[in-house]
Amino acid sequence: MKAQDYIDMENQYGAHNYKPLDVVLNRGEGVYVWDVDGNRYMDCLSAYSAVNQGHCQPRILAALTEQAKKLTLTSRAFRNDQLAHLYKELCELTNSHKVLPMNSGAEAVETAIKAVRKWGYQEKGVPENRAEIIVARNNFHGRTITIVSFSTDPTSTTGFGPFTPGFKIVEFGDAAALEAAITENTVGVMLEPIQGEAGVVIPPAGYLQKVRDICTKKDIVLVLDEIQTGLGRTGKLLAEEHEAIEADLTLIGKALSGGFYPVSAVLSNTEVLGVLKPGEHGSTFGGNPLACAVAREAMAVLVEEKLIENAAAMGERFMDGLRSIANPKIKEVRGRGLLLGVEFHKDAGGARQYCEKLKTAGLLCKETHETIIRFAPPLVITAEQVDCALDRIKPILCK
Ligand code: IF1
Repeated sequence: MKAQDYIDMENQYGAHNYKPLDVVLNRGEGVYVWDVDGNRYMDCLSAYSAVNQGHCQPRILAALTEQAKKLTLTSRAFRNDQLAHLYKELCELTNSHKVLPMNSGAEAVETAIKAVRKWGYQEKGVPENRAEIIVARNNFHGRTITIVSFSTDPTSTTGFGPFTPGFKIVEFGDAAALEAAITENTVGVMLEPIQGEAGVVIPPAGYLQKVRDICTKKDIVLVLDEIQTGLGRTGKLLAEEHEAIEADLTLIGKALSGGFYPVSAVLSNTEVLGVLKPGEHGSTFGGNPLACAVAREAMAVLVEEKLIENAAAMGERFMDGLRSIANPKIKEVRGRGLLLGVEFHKDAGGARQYCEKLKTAGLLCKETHETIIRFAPPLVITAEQVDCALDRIKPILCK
């Protein structure tokens, strides 16, 4: 089959809820992927930061296949010999007290919302059904009905109502606005430390610290969605470390499995997760032994292969290269670690055309919101590979 045959078949039989670049991939290794015609590309998206450890990372692959031969799924009706280890290792790695494992990122977000609401009723004494959670404008936390209920992106919301109540939206980066939105029924604040989908939006320095202080002062649970920013992507294990704070609940997913399997988790630094009692929450696949074995190895790889440190160093090199591009159409180059964004002015003709040209030059990336290109290669990228990427990017982005 040729590339076009796969595309036609997808178009005929699949829902059209995506508009992918027309590259049909069938192999990956490290920072590279190959298409069905044998062309090699450098992956500068990393499946939206799920393959931080690089494609088909051999250690994680071995953990997956070994565990798959032994035991894959028990359900949580029974225990398995991997879950306890994952709990302990995640708590030690992230300085957390409790873990609740789920599968997709959206499920971790939903879990946090349920736990925070319950905590608000049970521990804070908020009247039944009145709990409020404050979120930020231009947030992205997933696709379920409850999560899109507090999206400010019309594409995510139009046609999908009625929505879940109980959310208040404030400007991202404005701590005073957040404080002003708090009522006696506010139980939580949920933010991305850096807004990914919004276009790698970094809040003003000190913002997260101020939000942390406000939440502590007002007895409100701070939830940080680190599903995209966490696990080394920004040059720290968690992006919260850039402002030396700790969330009460931290959500991780994506790279928790290195891209092999959907694994997510809620990490709790307070007794918030303690409010959940048997039967009140769960999932058939959450915490299954295959997922746990994969996640354990994926975390070991992140730490032992020094990928977090590498993300910091290579991020700086990549950023310097992008900043050296002289093109008046570029409005801003920003980022942290290996989560980088190049924003074009509105009249520059859009970011998609650059992604198409970069694809032809052997580099895969994705535009977000028409004007922004996100560069987020696997954290295993070497200095030579960064330079090679820049050699391809510069001649295309300078025009
Ligand atoms: C898609 C974006 C990235 C996330 C944060 C939760 C989730 C995500 C901060 C939900 C998911 C994804 C989903 C993916 C595209 C992607 C994305 F462009 F939409 F924003 F990464 F940048 N919190 N992000 O970023 O996790 O349920 O998907 O496992 O195609 O929707 P999920």
